[in-house]
Amino acid sequence: MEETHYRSCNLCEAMCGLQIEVKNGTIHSFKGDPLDTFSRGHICPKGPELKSLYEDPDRLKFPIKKTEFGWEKVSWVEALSDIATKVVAIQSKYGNDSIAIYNGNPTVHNYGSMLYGQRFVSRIKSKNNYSATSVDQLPHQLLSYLMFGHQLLVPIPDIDRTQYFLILGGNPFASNGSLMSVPDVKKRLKAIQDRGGKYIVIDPRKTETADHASEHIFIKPGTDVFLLLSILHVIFKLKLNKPNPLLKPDDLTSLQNLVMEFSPEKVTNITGIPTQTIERISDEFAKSSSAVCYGRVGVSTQEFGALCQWLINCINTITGNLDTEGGAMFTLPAVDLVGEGSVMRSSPGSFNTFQSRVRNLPEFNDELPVSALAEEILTEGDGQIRALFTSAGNPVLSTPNGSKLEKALSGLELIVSFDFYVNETTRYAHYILPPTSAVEHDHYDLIFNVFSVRNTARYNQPIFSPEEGMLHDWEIFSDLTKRIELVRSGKELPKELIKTKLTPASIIDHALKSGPYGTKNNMEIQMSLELLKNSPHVIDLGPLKKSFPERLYTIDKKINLFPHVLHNDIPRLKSKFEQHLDQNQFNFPYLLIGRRHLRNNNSWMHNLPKLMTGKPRCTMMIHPEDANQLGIQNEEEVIVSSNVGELKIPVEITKELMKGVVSIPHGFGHNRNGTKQKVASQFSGVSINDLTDDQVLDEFSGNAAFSGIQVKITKISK
Ligand SMILES: Nc1nc2c(c(=O)[nH]1)N[C@H]1C(S)=C(S)[C@@H](COP(=O)(O)OP(=O)(O)OC[C@H]3O[C@@H](n4cnc5c(=O)[nH]c(N)nc54)[C@H](O)[C@@H]3O)O[C@H]1N2
Ligand SMILES: Nc1nc2c(c(=O)[nH]1)N[C@H]1C(S)=C(S)[C@@H](COP(=O)(O)OP(=O)(O)OC[C@H]3O[C@@H](n4cnc5c(=O)[nH]c(N)nc54)[C@H](O)[C@@H]3O)O[C@H]1N2
Ligand code: SF4
Ligand SMILES: [Mo]
Repeated sequence: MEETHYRSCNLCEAMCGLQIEVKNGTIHSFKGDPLDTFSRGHICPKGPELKSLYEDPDRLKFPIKKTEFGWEKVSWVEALSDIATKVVAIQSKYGNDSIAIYNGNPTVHNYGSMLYGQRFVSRIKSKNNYSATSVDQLPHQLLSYLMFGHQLLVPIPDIDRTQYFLILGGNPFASNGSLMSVPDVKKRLKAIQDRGGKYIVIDPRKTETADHASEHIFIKPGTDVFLLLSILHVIFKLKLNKPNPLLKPDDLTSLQNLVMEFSPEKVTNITGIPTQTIERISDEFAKSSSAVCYGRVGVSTQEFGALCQWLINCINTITGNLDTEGGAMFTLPAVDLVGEGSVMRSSPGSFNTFQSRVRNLPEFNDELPVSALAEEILTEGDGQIRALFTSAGNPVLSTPNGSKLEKALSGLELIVSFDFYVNETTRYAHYILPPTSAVEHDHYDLIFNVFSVRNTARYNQPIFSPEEGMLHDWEIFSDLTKRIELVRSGKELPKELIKTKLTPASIIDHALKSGPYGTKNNMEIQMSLELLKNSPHVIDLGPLKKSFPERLYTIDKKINLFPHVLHNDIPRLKSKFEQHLDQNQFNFPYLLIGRRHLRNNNSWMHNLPKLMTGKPRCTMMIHPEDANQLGIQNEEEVIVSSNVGELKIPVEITKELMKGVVSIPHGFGHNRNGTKQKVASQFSGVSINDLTDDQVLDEFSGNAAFSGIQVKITKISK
């Protein structure tokens, strides 16, 4: 029997359409869907590996429990009942905050897990709520909340119409775009050049994206904030700023006053970018018929990540490129998470309404920075964490100072992991609760439609039924949440699974029908789940449209160009500036940055053999002159050390890197005992997060600062 299925890939943010041929119950071929008007047939090497993931012999399908004899299979009911009982006992003994939760990145690629995971979090009622947000895009969401009144009003580059695209700290050729869902990004970037525009990359490494750019500019890691301030300085100085009725005059004056002292001459030595270059790109940007500045992981994960995202928004706004075609725009998705009155409206956000217990780090959107997780477990006292839930995450490899977190995990009373692998984090669990894999469950992209370069909608149906007795993430969360409520109210626990009629699909159906393209509108499209089920390819809802002031959710319906709380971070900025001007000498001569590769996906796809072919990827890149000075050869192993740890890694000598900068990819380090990923352990590599420091972060937002970690490199004497 032969069948063709269409759905989108949910591995990264690009949402590429897939055409999947199934013959006699197995996947025969995986191709890009040529009829998908959004991805236009594009896929990357990871997409087809959804098949390997589905067939991976190391993938867990049923719950396991750690016993003195090792891992043992248990029934769902036994596992979930025991966990519910323990949660209630731990919370009664130590208080609600004694249970912590960490949600990893794939949560947002799995709508069932997201919807039911959020309910679980709200019922646990602990302030120890963590996620990968605080090692990633927290500054973007924070600034959207502060400037536009909703954390998900994130400005998206209008890549298909812009004439000038200024990219800082993003490598879409490898990542396929982020906070910019953009399948087929290479062609879309080339199209800017073909229509006479430019795209410019500012990055300490001449990346794959930079290699094809109209211009690449090296920058010293961690100094983007000064570059951005000086771009604004030039724009104001040349009076290239444009009026905007949504701005408040006082804000503009404060911004102008702030940037006054950051002239290109003053920041050139700090950033390593020539004065004339800063002046030229500022001028080109402001004078272009349309332009957009965009900064991603490389600038969010810096000591001034929040200020960087703020200044990027300011550059777009004051040059007349916010909410305009070819600039930074806002989406209007079919399931609207932002609009007032939407049934699925998410919280607009919150900031610093409470702080972490040990270090007083600020909350954002009811979450604490994950850099605080280890110390919240290790530091004794009231409110200490005693138990942890992880869902779709691997914080031992993905958060700063992973080794410290490991020490912390080994002392917990209960760890429960929602995951289908025994990996570097879940090996510490007492229970692993494995969900179905992507091709066995349905999916509607709630999040990446909010960050997409076009408004689109599609519903992804499962390709295979899961094995008898397997559960989806949302079913596990749903049962466990109810079981905890039953224990709390002293009721007996049922001996069978607790089913719910409210499926994620039914929740979405209601949101689609009542949403912006729903049945109440007099539009051609009457959006519903039924419509999407009958549309095998993506439904295009058009390019991004101007949406302010209607979708601006600040109280006064104006843009907060200079949000008041940001003033609190200016003294820290100025003191760093002084430190730089003093030519402060560092003890550690090299600055370490990360990198991504098209065939990796954070820490978790290294067990798929086809993705692991080719040259070894876990190397430390270094410039030839630096290598020469250290007397090291290509592929030679060196010791890299930082404030928190050291590791041994082979060297890759390349002119791609700026001098004084070295780069190690994250997500490796599969050499720890007790994991069960055979392929990954053969390509183990080492973890950069054994060098990154949980104490170094953007103190204002709480986001981790991975870019520009100071390291020492030592040749191993023979
Ligand atoms: N293939 C693949 N795709 C992925 C992922 C993956 O692991 N693999 N991960 C997904 C996830 S979770 C995310 S968040 C996105 C991230 O998407 P991107 O942000 O596009 O990802 P990166 O490739 O990490 O790009 C960050 C860039 O910042 C540069 N950089 C480092 N420090 C600095 C600095 O101080 N200043 C400047 N200007 N640049 C700096 C780095 O050299 C790098 O080129 O990718 C997603 N897509
Ligand atoms: N130094 C440094 N560190 C970084 C970064 C960096 O650039 N540099 N990038 C950071 C970024 S942007 C991110 S997003 C984080 C990612 O950090 P994490 O989210 O903590 O880690 P992942 O490697 O994405 O691990 C995902 C886990 O989810 C499991 N999984 C996959 N799909 C599902 C599913 O559908 N359900 C369930 N229950 N489990 C699933 C996988 O098996 C895997 O164990 O890493 C961060 N860490
Ligand atoms: S680019 Fe992203 S969405 Fe597209 S096939 Fe690759 S992993 Fe999947
Ligand atoms: Mo991420």
